[in-house]
Amino acid sequence: WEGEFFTGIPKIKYEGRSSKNPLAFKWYNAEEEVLGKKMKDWFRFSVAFWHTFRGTGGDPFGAPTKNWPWEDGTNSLKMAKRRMRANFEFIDKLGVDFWCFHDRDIAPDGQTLEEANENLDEVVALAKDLQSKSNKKVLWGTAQLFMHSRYMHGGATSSELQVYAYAAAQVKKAMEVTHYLGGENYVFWGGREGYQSLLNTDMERELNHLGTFLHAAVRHKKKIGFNGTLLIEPKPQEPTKHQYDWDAATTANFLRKYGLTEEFKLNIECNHATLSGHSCHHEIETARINGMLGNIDANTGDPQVGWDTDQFLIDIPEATMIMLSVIKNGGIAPGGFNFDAKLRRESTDVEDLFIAHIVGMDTMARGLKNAAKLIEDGSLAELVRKRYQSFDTKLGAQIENGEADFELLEKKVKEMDEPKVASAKQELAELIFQSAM
Ligand code: XYL
Repeated sequence: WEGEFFTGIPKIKYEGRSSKNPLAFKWYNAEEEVLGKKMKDWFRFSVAFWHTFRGTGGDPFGAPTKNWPWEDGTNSLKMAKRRMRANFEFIDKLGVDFWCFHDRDIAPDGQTLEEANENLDEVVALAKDLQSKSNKKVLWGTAQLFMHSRYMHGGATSSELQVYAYAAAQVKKAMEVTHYLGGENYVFWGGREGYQSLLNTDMERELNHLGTFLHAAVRHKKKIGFNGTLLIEPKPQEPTKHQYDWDAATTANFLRKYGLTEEFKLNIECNHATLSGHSCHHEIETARINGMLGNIDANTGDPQVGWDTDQFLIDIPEATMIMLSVIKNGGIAPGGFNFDAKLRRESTDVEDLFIAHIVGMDTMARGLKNAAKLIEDGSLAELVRKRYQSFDTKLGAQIENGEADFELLEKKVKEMDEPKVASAKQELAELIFQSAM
């Protein structure tokens, strides 16, 4: 395959709100400044190699539906390199600076670890070359520890020692190639780190193993001089019945128990938030207030479907809430927004790959602009400030500093009248929020 992959598709430009061109941005304007920072720096958008270049449209009931013209139906090294060139043309035309990968998406596995590593090295050498010519970067790399049958009981939490060792060797290599490619983060998503039944599971031992595994990863990171952030991606279940990194709060607690809070942040995925019974905003806020917001996997689920549909996020209010938290966090660099999202099985045109990312990027840009409006207007923050103003007093300060014991508070109650309890003003908050859309 020589030359262009996406023939007929130009570099995607910002044409503004009135444009009717599906292959143009209406809201995302990379260089435009919002609250003192360029849009591209707020987002640091990234394309997920696995969905965009390895997504086949296959589902548990049906065969693949995508017949991309550059695919030859094999998983050969030659094909892997061709896909990598397609990836760089894609991110260049889309105007995105970053990409993300699993080791096994970008290069074929091998009969042995050595063979798999050699395959990976060959593709990574090409990626390095393409990166240097295009100024594109790796947002994060990761090891795929869930597809191969050896990982059926997990990787770091497998009941089999040999599998734990294999997972360690695979992560070692994936960290090394991420570092070699100048990756800014490294992600752990424990797809099979969990259990199907507690009756046959020693949960305490499995979690201890996960703790030692992650400590070993930190030591290896330091040994090779990799300065990227290590990230854990919470997800409650699927494929396991119960995944150990259930949600942000569970994962934060795990990191505290095992003394890993200094070394890890969280990669929050919106669809995983829904699966754990939370909103994406809740998960991002939980990560933020724990000082652990590291990256966002920008996608969404379907409100009527209970699995990880990995759709492109098009809900503008949701994007606004996400951006309110991201702005409060001062941005998420060196993390970014990775489109861990795929086309619907029925979307089969090459241009659909572009349109999907364009609508995802425009949605986030609208969220950013709305959030900036809300922050500049200040009435929402004022409503929240007022709600807690009874604590902006001498006694409030004593309580918040931990100086007010129960005897003091009992004494104060006796001196005070029945508490005056103000309205929460939720509808007013919603009205203010909605007026920014
Ligand atoms: C699947 C997960 C993965 C991670 C990377 O639910 O989102 O795609 O992002 O392993």
